[in-house]
Amino acid sequence: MPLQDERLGKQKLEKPKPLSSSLRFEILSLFPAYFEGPFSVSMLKRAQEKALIEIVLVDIRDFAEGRHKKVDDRPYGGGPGMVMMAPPIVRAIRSVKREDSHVIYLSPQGRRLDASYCQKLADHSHIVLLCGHYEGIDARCLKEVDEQISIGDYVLTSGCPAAAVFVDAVARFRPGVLGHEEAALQDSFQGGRLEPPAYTRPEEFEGERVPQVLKEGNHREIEKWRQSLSRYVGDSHESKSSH
Ligand code: 21W
Repeated sequence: MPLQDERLGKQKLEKPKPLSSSLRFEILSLFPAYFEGPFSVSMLKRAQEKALIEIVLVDIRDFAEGRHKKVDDRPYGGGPGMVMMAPPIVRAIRSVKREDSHVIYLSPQGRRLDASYCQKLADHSHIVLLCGHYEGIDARCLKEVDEQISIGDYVLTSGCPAAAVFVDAVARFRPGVLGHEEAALQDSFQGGRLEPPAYTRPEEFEGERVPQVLKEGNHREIEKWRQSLSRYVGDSHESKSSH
């Protein structure tokens, strides 16, 4: 399509952009249906509609061979459970790999994901996420992987929930995804911890009234009030029941 090529070429010459306008996530798993919910509602749905991000689901089983499309087998050396076989995984990765791809294996052994690393990862144009199932993947897949990432110190049943969290946490650093541009950075600094309490209608709920200062509309006073409170919520996340 010569017309489109010319337009793209011009854009490159006139205003070189630091980021490509879209980030494509390619999610390789055995259960693509897992993601139908989280990616088809709310912000991530809007972000895809606005072409700010793309999410493509790849079924690793499509790359398995034979009548049974076998994707896992018993571990050499013994032990419980099954290990995902290398050939289907490696074929699946190679089928989506581009020059600009960053390939991540979501693994409990990986580098722990945090807000500043999410922001760095959001600069990529193509992120391939490999989700493990069962007891993990054959080690010979790792030559196709750039890095391993864990989303936290707890054990999941597969890499799929980690991939959903990953896409959500990284996508919100792409311009336009949140709508209000500063919010992603602000949230990172606050770490979701030091935020002042929020209120909306009704004005009174079960005997508790909205603080007067918020209703008076004096923005300096409101800011002072918010700052005074945001310092004192340090342990408000502790459970009220004693575990
Ligand atoms: C859990 C895979 C445990 C493999 C005996 C002893 C991806 C994850 C995952 C899962 C094992 C992430 C074994 C935080 C997570 C993930 C599934 C290892 C092997 N057998 N971030 N050890 N938590 N989890 N079991 O679980 O794939 S990112």
